Amino acid sequence: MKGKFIVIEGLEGAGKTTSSHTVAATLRKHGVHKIIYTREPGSTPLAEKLRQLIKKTEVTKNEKIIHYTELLMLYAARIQLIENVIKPALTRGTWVIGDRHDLSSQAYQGEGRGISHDFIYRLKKEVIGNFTPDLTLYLDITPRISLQRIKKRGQLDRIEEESLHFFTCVRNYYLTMVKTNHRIKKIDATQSQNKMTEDLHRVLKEWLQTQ
Ligand code: Z5A
Repeated sequence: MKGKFIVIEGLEGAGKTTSSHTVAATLRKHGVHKIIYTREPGSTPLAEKLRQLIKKTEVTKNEKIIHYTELLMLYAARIQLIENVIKPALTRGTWVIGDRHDLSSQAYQGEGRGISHDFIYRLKKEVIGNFTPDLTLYLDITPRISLQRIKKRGQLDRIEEESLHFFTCVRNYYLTMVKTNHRIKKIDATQSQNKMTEDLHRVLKEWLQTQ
């Protein structure tokens, strides 16, 4: 049997990393033992290099990164990951838990940076075709809470330095997509980690019953 691709999305500090372990634990309880984790951009040698270029300010401190350049690097990283890691894993029957995927580009580069959604959609179709996650868990927090949590970690990266308005646009896009796409489930990530874990268990259990 083929594996499934479950993606976790949300603003920074929403708890995606922490939640990926909760998702894996729930899957194991339901008999799924072959699991790998991915993160985007990243999770292949080339995609990790692109990740550094996208995130690190010092690499490009004297050169502005054009929004299209950022978008194209993200899709370059994504297709490397899909073809070299995710698709082979799914074919072997391994489940993949992804920390971010295509929805991030639609939210950050589309809604945040203002690149047309039509252009992103055409790029996506051309590069990754119809490949899509089986389930997306969107962890919802407000931009204020997100910024509070990431500031506690110290220096902000290039994207984290964006304004509250930028992250509000990103969040609003996620919330719109939750309403229109039944494969995206929203989890309240402002609650305690214990409560979030309970919600993740419940949503996953319900979804697994439909598979
Ligand atoms: N990006 C993009 O623009 N377009 C794209 O297509 C893609 C990505 C794929 C990836 O950076 C950046 O790339 C991201 C979007 C952009 N940039 N921004 N800004 P990343 O991978 O470094 O960042 P991230 O994906 O947002 O992950 P993160 O910052 O590490 O956040 P997280 O994984 O969601 O959170 P966490 O590490 O699990 O938790 C963060 C902290 O919050 C930690 O101290 C926890 O203990 C705390 N936490 C978590 N949950 C709770 C609750 N419930 N209560 C209290 N405290 C909590």
